[in-house]
Amino acid sequence: MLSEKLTNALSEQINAEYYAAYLYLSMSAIANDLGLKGFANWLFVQAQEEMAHGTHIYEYMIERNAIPILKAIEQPPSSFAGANEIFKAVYVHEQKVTALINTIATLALQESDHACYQFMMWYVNEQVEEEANATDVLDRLHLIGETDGLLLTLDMELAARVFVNPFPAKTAN
Ligand code: OFO
Repeated sequence: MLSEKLTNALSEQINAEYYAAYLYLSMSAIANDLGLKGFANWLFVQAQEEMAHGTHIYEYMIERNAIPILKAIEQPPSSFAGANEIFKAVYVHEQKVTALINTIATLALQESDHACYQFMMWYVNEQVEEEANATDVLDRLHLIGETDGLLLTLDMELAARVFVNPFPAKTAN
């Protein structure tokens, strides 16, 4: 059984993961509207990953005999000026998620819930990759500057991303 504090914190994290999915879906629609189909694809795949994270935490809570508290999901922004602004916001958002994940891992240790701490370690490592993915695209956008041809080359590269469920063995309850 999870403690009340961990039940609340993991419930908030489900909300944060689904908000991230909403945010990236909104960004994907904007990128699509800007004619950046590859960026739109990358962000759509990212949204799918975030939904998988939220569902994975939900399933873990059920496994631990806790009842997830599902709150309303905040409305994400519906306008960004371009790819650079989108990816700056992706990076800022992932840094916020990293802080949330670290707080839950610390709480799990304080509660001596080593199983939950171990569960959170997957997310601690995932956040290293999430932040690196965002900064990688941001760095390349910085190098590209105003060169449209190079932006389209990066767009084509981002079009190749496909969704791979990080938790293929898990099934919905
Ligand atoms: Fe769920 O990793 Fe991004 O937010």
